[in-house]
Amino acid sequence: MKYWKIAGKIIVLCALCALCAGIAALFSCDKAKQASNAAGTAGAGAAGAVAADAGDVVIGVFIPGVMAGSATYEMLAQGVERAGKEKNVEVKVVEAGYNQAEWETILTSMAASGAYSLIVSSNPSLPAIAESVSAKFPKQKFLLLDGRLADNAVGVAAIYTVRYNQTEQAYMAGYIAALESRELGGTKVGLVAGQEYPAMNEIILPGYVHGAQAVDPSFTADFRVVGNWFDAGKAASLAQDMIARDAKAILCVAGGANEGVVQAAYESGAKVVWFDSNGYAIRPGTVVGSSVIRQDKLAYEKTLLFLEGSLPFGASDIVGVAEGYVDFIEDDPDYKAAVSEAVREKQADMIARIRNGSLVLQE
Ligand code: RBF
Repeated sequence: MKYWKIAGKIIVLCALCALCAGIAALFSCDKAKQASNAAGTAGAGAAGAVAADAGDVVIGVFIPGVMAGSATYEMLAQGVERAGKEKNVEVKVVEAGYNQAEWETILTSMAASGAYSLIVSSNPSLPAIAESVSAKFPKQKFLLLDGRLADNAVGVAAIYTVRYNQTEQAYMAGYIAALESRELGGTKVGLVAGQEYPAMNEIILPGYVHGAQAVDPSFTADFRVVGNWFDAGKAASLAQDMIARDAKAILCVAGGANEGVVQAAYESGAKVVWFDSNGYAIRPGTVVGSSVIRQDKLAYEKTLLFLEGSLPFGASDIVGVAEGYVDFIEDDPDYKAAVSEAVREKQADMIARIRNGSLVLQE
């Protein structure tokens, strides 16, 4: 009898202990979550808070398309991953695919999961989509490159945007395209775009034409649209037609479809100007210009800022040649081999004028 009494007491005691341990565990879990939320939500909180809970912070990279063939997206993922590695933070890349009608649903489910302290993306159409997601999930933070919110946007408190001075980027492309087209007897420059969008129609195309006409005011641009970011066959047939109509140098801004432009130019002795990344090695002798953005550097630096708690959500920035995020690659041996010294000198003079501020190209 006495034995059963003692055994009973021990069981009650054990149950009590288990209960206490459970409560303590719950409490500490909750605390850890709160700390990681603070790190994420705010990107705020002290840098130390993030570092201490780095294991709980996950950054999501939303690719509006696919990475293969689109340097702008490859650089985005590389930059975020580099920052994640350095700070011991997990980075998950989600490729949303080419069906743009699905992007908002996919982004919404990422935000709804509550799994990401920060969602990083890049594309001029993303700010508006993130704004709509942000209205439903206001705690979700967004870092968006290559885009900006409309001036009257609401719900911007959780969104930071930074875009490039693409007037400069496109002007430098137009300048080399006109110099090269002229050398081949052309009277036009060409531009093949994946699709039409405001940044293309209002910034990239006008900047490109401006650059070409600075070389020769009589130059015009033959502007063609593939209709998607992957159909290289369609891009090739557009390029063939453009070359036949005297656009002997073509800028391609069409993602995976760019390779069709390069192939068509190669086959008919015309030239290609590459956008976003260094493209000389893609087809040495055919690619004669690389007007680039330092998207990997920008993604890395801004992700680090977030992890250190100082990304200024609610703000938007623009960076260009002066800040070191827009550039034209002149020191590549393939550029030197493909382009005559006289043309390279003219291009270098123009770039020097942008750098020293005597040529100002604002949007
Ligand atoms: N650029 C790419 O290289 N690949 C893409 O798949 C791609 N998709 C885009 C989709 C939309 C809706 C928009 C507005 C732009 C897209 N871009 C894409 C263009 C990209 O954001 C940027 O303007 C160019 O890379 C020039 O810097």
